Amino acid sequence: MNKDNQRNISTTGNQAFNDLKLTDPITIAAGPLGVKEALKHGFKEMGVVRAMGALLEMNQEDGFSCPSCAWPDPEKASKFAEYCENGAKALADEATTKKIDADFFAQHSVEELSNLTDYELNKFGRLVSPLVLKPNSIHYEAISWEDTYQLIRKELKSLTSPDEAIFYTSGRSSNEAAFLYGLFARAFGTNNMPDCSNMCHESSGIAMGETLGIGKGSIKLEDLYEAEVVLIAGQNPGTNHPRMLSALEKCKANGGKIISINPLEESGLVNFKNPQKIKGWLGAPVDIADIHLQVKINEDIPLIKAILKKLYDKNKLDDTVFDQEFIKTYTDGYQSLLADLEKYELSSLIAQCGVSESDIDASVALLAKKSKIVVCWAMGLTQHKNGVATIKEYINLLLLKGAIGKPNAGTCPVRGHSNVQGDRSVGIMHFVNKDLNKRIKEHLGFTPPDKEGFDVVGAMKAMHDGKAKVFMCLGGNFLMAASDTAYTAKAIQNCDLTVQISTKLNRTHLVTGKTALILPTYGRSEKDIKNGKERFITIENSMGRVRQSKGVLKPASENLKSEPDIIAEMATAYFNGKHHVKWEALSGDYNLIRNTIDTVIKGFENTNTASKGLGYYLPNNVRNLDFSMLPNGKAQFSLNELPKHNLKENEFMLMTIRSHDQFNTTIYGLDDRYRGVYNERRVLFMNELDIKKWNLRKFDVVDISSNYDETLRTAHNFKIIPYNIPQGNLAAYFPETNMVVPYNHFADQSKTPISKSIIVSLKKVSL
Ligand SMILES: Nc1nc2c(c(=O)[nH]1)N[C@H]1C(S)=C(S)[C@@H](COP(=O)(O)OP(=O)(O)OC[C@H]3O[C@@H](n4cnc5c(=O)[nH]c(N)nc54)[C@H](O)[C@@H]3O)O[C@H]1N2
Ligand SMILES: Nc1nc2c(c(=O)[nH]1)N[C@H]1C(S)=C(S)[C@@H](COP(=O)(O)OP(=O)(O)OC[C@H]3O[C@@H](n4cnc5c(=O)[nH]c(N)nc54)[C@H](O)[C@@H]3O)O[C@H]1N2
Ligand SMILES: [Mo]
Repeated sequence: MNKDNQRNISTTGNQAFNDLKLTDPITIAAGPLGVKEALKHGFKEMGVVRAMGALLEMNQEDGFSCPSCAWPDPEKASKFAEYCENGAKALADEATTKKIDADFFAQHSVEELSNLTDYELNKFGRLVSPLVLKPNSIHYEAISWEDTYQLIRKELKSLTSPDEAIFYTSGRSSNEAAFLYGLFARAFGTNNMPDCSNMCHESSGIAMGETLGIGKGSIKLEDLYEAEVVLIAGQNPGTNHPRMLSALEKCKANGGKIISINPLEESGLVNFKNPQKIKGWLGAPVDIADIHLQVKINEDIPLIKAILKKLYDKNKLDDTVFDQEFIKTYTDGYQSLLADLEKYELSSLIAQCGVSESDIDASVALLAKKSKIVVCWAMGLTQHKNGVATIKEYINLLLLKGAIGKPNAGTCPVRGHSNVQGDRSVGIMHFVNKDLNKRIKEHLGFTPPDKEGFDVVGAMKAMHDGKAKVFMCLGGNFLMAASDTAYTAKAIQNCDLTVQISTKLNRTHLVTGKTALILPTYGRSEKDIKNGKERFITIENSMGRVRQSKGVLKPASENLKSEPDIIAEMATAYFNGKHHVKWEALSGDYNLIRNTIDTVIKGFENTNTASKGLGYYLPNNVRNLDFSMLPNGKAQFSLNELPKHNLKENEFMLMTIRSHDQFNTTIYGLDDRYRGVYNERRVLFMNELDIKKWNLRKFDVVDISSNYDETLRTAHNFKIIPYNIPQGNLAAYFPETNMVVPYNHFADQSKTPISKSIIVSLKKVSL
């Protein structure tokens, strides 16, 4: 609570324990159990007919794209089960038949609701009518759509500068919605467009942009099938991208080898059964990872340097280990990289990363002989202070091996949200894109602002310091996704108006500005009908392919509006006919929006028709070995320093990770089946030797505290679980631990919060 906002709101909800049960971690991911679990979820939430009908259309040519992760669909679409357990859960969660309307909020105040857990909040069901929370009131009440637009207009008009408004985007929005939203922010006059990328793959974008000239990955899905070696670093595909396992299985069947690099031995990388194949239902499980490098948290740089040094030694004897031709033709900085490698002592690199030399040697032996190499990664690399440098170090490996810009080789940053990549492509960004601004001016007739806007961290600080007053969110759950929950709550509560365009209830609807609006919208799985005509939207997957998505289910309510319609109507009301862009015309006409995207955004072409079926690929310079945008027209080797942590004797390195039963801040259930944890989320994974060393026991309760800049931040009450994790490292779930991530500590350059390497200490609590 703070003085500007007198509601008594809990930012954490109830923290009581449930009835924790443990089993050994399950090593067999997906497989029949996966499908069974998926169907169980679907049936409970949606009812049998609705669930089966929807699942059959998911990720099929004429259906809709899965609302879960951004993993691509195969070019030859399978007829059966092109979804995974967690995609089905995401669908069931969105398509639930439970609803909450103004009556619900008349009965339950925001104060009362805030005492529930995030899991309980999500379970209430779909938001189905526009709602307003008036100043000093603790109950949302009904409001007409037109009145929401007028209220927004009034608040935006009252600002002294357009930079006092912030427009956040989560990654589920369509290209059409995101494009209009970005256009509206620019037309209004600000680049304050933080998005979930800032907390996610921003480090990847910067690292690849500086070394390869494009912030996106270079491989296509099919490249994985015949890759010779695939490195999977800092990613948990069994839970977060389960359909990726099918591609890895194909790779293995073709003789490919897989190296997993992770402080944890994640299920799915060992022993995987493919539910899409009869063989998978009956046959023996396949080991996906051939080698597991159990690196310590945030020690990938010394590990990769050790590998590079050993490869370099081999190359001295046989100069085909590094691809000399590729290096000469396409890269810059080779000699300085070699000179830099000479400076490091092999034994101290190995000691620092914590991986055994024999495992490193096995990996080096594989890599020395092969050149079709793919590196896949996710949050385990991006969310560290040195996330950008870490990714650049992996790119050094690819460049030395000439594993860039050719079939079956390259970069594969595995995206999170299903359209996070598309949202960026069509203009959601806080930085200034001069070329985009020029094209907007040329084709749409207005001059967009040329001052860099706030990213997530900047937005938090601006609101906290009273420099921003209106905060709008296109999806997401900003409070629970951003770092430093208490700080972020205060920031949001400082605003005059907060607006959430959402499908489901979450804590950001309860921790609000003085006035708050909820604008309910369709989910991806729902039919989008306007004036009797069914419409489709487009999205871009993790590998740069744009395709259509068309919902199949009856919408949760007739009072919902689509995201593009909400934004166009809001802009129409705001400009009231006085703007170069014809907002009224764009409202309701997705074909016109797509034509406008085609003219304004480079690479989009004939999207209305070309996005049909499997869709089309956006241009990617790396695939054509075009590095003309980089210094000397070459791909860049980089020199990256070792991380320095300087932990005190009683300090640990904590990573905040996802359980199997959540999608980011949406908690589907309280189990993490693959890790053998049931019915509890407030747990702390800890090495058995550390538990002993600190005189602790299994199920002891501890508080977790960080102390950055002499500020103590504490997450209370976590039960200790002995787990196979390197000594000195800890893991716990996000978002319960976000309050210990300091708002002002983030990755160099990308400003992604350090959610995977937080220095903490523990204090035993007696309950
Ligand atoms: N079912 C489901 N699917 C999802 C999501 C979800 O919440 N649920 N979220 C979506 C989103 S937005 C995203 S961004 C992705 C996230 O996908 P992931 O990045 O796979 O998700 P995390 O749970 O954050 O897992 C990070 C992994 O990195 C490892 N790791 C942590 N620190 C290090 C390190 O220093 N080095 C190395 N090598 N490894 C490390 C952890 O042990 C863990 O296995 O998934 C997307 N898909
Ligand atoms: N400590 C820690 N913090 C993290 C991370 C971490 O690993 N550790 N991961 C970070 C990452 S990678 C990400 S991407 C962010 C996620 O940050 P966000 O994207 O902001 O969070 P989500 O939990 O995905 O948002 C869920 C909400 O989105 C709304 N929603 C769902 N579908 C739709 C839709 O189709 N349209 C609209 N308008 N709304 C919809 C629902 O209301 C739902 O409650 O969190 C980040 N925060
Ligand atoms: Mo993400």
